[in-house]
Amino acid sequence: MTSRPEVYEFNAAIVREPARSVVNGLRADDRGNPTFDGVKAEHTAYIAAVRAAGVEVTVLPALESFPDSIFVEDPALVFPEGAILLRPGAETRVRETAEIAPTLKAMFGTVLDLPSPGFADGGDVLTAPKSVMIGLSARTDRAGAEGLITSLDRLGRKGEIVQTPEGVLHFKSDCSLLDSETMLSTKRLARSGVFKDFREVLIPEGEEPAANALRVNDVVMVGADYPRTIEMLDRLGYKVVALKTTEIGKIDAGLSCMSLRWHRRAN
Ligand code: CIR
Repeated sequence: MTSRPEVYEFNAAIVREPARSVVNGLRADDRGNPTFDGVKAEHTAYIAAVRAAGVEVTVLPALESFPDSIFVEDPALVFPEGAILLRPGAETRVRETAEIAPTLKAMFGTVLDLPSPGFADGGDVLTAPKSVMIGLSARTDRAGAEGLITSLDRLGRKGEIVQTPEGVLHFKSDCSLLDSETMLSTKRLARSGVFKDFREVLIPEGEEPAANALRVNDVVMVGADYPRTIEMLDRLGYKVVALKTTEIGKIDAGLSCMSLRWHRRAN
């Protein structure tokens, strides 16, 4: 039997080019539209960083009808064992699933549908070594989370339902894995006790969006606007790559949202 790769070991990823309509992306609080050129520059630097970390990146074309479709993490989940097509909880995003499905069907031997009813966004799903954590939120309801547990079970993964803090878009808006034992988290999420099996590294007050960092192989990608978080992770010995997220931040996005990542098995 081959052992599973670490949950942050990836050799394949899918991203999608931003559409011009990305400037109209969903947001909870309006701090002004992002600029298309700004989003595009952040996305280009992100792809370069993921590739530099040793990942083969497939770039899908922009979808003008879907302003948020650059955030490919939300309509699907991917694992070495197969993919799961989700049902995003925002009405304007539901049909993104049908758009990404053909690509996943071409790349994975097993592609499952989230059972009905219910909704689940990939941003609420964190793959940890012992379980796949599913955060209930305004985008992921209990029916969706329970359906997802059934699908995960079919892939040989154990799902666990947890709670996203009130007012936070996605579970992973507030946390990310730094390594197999260590979770980077906001204080408000850690306070719920959800990470009792992990060593916790807490985000400095005022830098909460930095919690959506992204460990890819030997690097941890972190938003460049969060110097105290960067310094803290650097001091802890992580190899930090700072990436600009100012424009995508205006539409409530961070680093994990822009890719689907997995460890593709050798044939
Ligand atoms: C949305 O509200 O759906 C987008 N503007 C942001 C999605 C961010 N995705 C993620 O955290 N996985």
